[in-house]
Amino acid sequence: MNKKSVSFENVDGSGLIIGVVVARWNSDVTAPLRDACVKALQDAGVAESDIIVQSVPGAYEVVSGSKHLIDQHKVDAVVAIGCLIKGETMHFEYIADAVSHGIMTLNTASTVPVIFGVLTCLTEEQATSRSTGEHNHGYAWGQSAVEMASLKKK
Ligand code: DLZ
Repeated sequence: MNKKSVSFENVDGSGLIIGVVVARWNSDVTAPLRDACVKALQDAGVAESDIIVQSVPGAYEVVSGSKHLIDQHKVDAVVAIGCLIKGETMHFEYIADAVSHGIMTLNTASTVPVIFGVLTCLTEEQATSRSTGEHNHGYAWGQSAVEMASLKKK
């Protein structure tokens, strides 16, 4: 196995409700990440009606979008998807820092796992290579959500 990837065994998502929060900024990257994530959830046996996809404006909003799904939809796990691409100003640093801390805070504030699905890339090429083909990270994020949600049921 590639050292830069992760393996999953027997992820069983039957009976789980999983939220997927997707930022619309850089949607050419976040849409394929979302699609791969949803495919992983379906492959793991999560019912289509139990996959709740919530669109939000940008990566900064994936935290409050995740909290919304936790509070209002009683999900078993959330995948928070966004894509930050470094520009000429400091936005990348501020948003990446806020989002990573925000997601960690959600993980410690409740028992609902929130999967970190935010790409923080220096170039568009990096973002494309991580959101397409066999390197599309969205699939592993979906599997991660099922695995972590299942911990509670054990
Ligand atoms: C403002 C902004 C910028 C400059 N870049 C990105 C980006 O690369 N990726 C992303 O998801 N969002 C970006 N945003 C938007 C912020 O995440 C947020 O939506 C706005 O600042 C409003 O809170």
